[in-house]
Amino acid sequence: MIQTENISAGEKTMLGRPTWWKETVVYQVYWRSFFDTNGDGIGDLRGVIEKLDYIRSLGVDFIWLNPFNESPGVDNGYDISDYYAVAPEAGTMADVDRLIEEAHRRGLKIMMDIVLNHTSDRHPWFLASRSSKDDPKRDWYIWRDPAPDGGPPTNWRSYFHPSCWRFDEATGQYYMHSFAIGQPDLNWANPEVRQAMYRMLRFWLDKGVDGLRLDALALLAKPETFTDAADPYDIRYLTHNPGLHDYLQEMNREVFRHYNIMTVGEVAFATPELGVLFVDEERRELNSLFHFEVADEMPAWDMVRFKRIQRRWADALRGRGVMGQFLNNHDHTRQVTRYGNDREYRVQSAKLLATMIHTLPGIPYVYQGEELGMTGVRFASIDDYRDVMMKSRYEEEVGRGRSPEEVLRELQPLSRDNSRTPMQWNAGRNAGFSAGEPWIRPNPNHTAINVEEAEADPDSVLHYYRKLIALRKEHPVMVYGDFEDISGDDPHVYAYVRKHGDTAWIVVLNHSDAPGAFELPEPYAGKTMQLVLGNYADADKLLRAGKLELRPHEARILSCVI
Ligand code: TEU
Ligand code: CA
Repeated sequence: MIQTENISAGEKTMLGRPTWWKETVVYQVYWRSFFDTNGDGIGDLRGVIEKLDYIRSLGVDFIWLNPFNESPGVDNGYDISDYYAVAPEAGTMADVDRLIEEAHRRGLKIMMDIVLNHTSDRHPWFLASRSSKDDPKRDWYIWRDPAPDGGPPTNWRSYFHPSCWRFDEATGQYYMHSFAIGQPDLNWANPEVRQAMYRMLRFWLDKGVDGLRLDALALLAKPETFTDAADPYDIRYLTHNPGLHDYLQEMNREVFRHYNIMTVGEVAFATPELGVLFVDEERRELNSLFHFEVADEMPAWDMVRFKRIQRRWADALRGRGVMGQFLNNHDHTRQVTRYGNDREYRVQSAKLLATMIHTLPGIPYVYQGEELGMTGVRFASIDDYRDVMMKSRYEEEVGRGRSPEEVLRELQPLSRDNSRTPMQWNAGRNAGFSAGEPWIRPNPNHTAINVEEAEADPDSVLHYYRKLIALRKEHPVMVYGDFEDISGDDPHVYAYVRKHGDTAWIVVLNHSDAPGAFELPEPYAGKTMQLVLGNYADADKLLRAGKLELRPHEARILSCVI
């Protein structure tokens, strides 16, 4: 862990008081696409165990595993039918226990992905709830009468479908599903539901799980009144409703504070003003959050907008709370394809984006394969896609009479399957992911982009990630340093300072296919600079005081004493 000798006890830093979980780097394992050990074409927990040494070699501290509970798999495991059972395709409870043990033996921690907002429609709770209006579990979900015309109670959309309401013949009412039809929303206003969830959380934490990633958290509390939205497409009405923070404070009292864990909330539509309510240490709700001002709201790279987002969040959270830093995950297209250059500058671009995410204030997340510079994918046919969100949007649009080819082309760039193709281990069959028929096709570029190649190439993206992650263990400035943007609204060059004690790190990034330049402002211009890390081999030769010439997608971390 970090050398904290020059951080005095109780000192407030950019990230508040120094604590172990603020110093971690998280590696996300979408186990279904990671490594298949039994040839059924689906990655599994034993596959994660087999690759623990690889994960450890990256220098990360935490493994976030996407949900592995029993599930019919409508939404790749986010539709859970038994919170206490392990999905057979993932493995067994014994595999989970061994994974936790083997991870701990290597100094790695395990973060579970917890789905609190909804269950599967096959969960026994929902089967009971839908069985009759008088069932004791009726009120565990959100049921409403049809509108006077027999249609859905409101015009609200779901994330995946044109309506969040599904009519249920048996009792003549509609149930609410914010996501797929097979994912009915729980009624968090019911204290029995909340207690059932707290029990489930304790069960997993008592097993030795070290962290929780809390899914779709902003949706737990439902709107106060069930009336039509002015614009049903603007689904913010599903989120941040009254009562949400009461639930989170109760959850903290009942569960979180009794364990030495790290929590991170997936908080859709969080602005800095809303976000601080979740993570302000004094409020005792969550340790940290993901906001989606980038991933959900910035379809293509926009440097000026990105800088503004980072400044606003840094100002809102300074000394009060912590956020996760990421540009991609299992729901969002791979960063080098979506936000960088995945062609002639793929390697430099992947390294630049990594440099940025690991030096901005917050906890960096690495999504499996990102450390290779893995790219997005374009399958020729809708039949090659697996994602429920993409498929239902495709049906909706084609159902409107639009051309299937056009709809496919429109949905491809942001399809969630871009990031769900198998991890690329080698150039061989199925990228070395599986000896069987993979559940989703591998990206054809695995012949060039894969772990084996990257291990052999000293300039690979992989080796760069190792250096970057190792830096965090030695330099408190990288974690706790204050943050100041010194590049204004330059549309290509991003430059900022992290400052801690008498150390200043200056990060300069030229996010562009063209060369660029950056002039260091006072008081840095005249200082002697050391190169901490750069993504071009001879960056130190170009280290002139005052002005930095930058090559396409060049990233440099400089250090000086102030
Ligand atoms: O995602 C929530 C979600 O709404 C995302 O689709 C959205 O793009 C964003 O990242 C948050 O605003 C979570 C899971 O990550 C996703 O895989 C599930 O499908 C979904 O919840 C339902 O459980
Ligand atoms: Ca398998």
